[in-house]
Amino acid sequence: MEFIKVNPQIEKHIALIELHRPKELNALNRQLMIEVRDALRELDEDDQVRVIILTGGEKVFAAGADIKQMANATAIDMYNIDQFSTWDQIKKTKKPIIAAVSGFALGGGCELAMTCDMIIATDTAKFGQPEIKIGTMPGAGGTQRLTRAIGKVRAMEMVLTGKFISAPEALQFGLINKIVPAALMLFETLRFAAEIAKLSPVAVKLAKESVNNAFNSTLDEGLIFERKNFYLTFASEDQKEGMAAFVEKRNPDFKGK
Ligand code: DAK
Repeated sequence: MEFIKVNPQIEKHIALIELHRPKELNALNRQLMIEVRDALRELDEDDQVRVIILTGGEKVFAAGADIKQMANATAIDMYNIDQFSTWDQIKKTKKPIIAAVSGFALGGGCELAMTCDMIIATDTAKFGQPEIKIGTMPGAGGTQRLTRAIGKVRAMEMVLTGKFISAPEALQFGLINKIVPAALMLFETLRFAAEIAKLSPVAVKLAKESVNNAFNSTLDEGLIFERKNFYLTFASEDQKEGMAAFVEKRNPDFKGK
């Protein structure tokens, strides 16, 4: 791995991926995105991992796709390289991914954070889709995920002007889960992740799948999908353990089975 650092067990059941291309402000070149995809695939298959944190640097989460790498590309180059298949793989990760964002999350950086399931940001975080300022537009979900997260008029303003929003605005608009002090970002994100890591990994994955399905279905279809996943949790040992522990007034010991 050249542009990311991976710790599969930063804490019990929690893995950390750190974008590490500091000179270029973590600009997401093709190689970096392939590394992120491969790391996520591996961590998704690792039984010891239940929650994944994706973070960047203190000053920049990621300043977007690598402008220098794509500046002279033709549409057919882009089509042939098909970088979207890399991004699509990230979306397929079954385990929850928490983006821990400090500093700039711009363009593809903001899109990458939004591809994750939850976002924790420091008070220095700034989110933006500035592609319009360089003659293009968001291409990795910016017009879709941002609109779903913060609503049409705010998304329009960000996408059409390239204006950044601060962490408090992002919190108020519903883009992020919480703001933490910059110095405590990892500590607070680990605490947040640990709350999920102690739960049934089977139920967590099925629940994540169901929430995501809400974006792709009608309410009735979504409710049927949810119901099936709900039934499926009853096929797990974890559900038996969770309910037995409740009745016996003890902490559950979930095994992910
Ligand atoms: N790409 C390449 N290099 C970048 C970069 C980027 N996005 N952002 C910064 N750098 C480089 C700078 O060129 C500079 O390099 P040197 O000149 O030192 O060689 C170095 O990082 C430091 O940057 P600055 O000197 O600009 O640093 P400042 O602190 O003054 O400013 C900044 C920080 C983040 C405000 C500024 O760097 C900035 O505005 N950066 C560009 C932000 C931006 O426009 N982002 C959107 C890019 S377009 C796709 C998926 C996704 C996308 C496209 C396709 N597919 C799946 C096909 C997404 C597109 C985008 O994100």
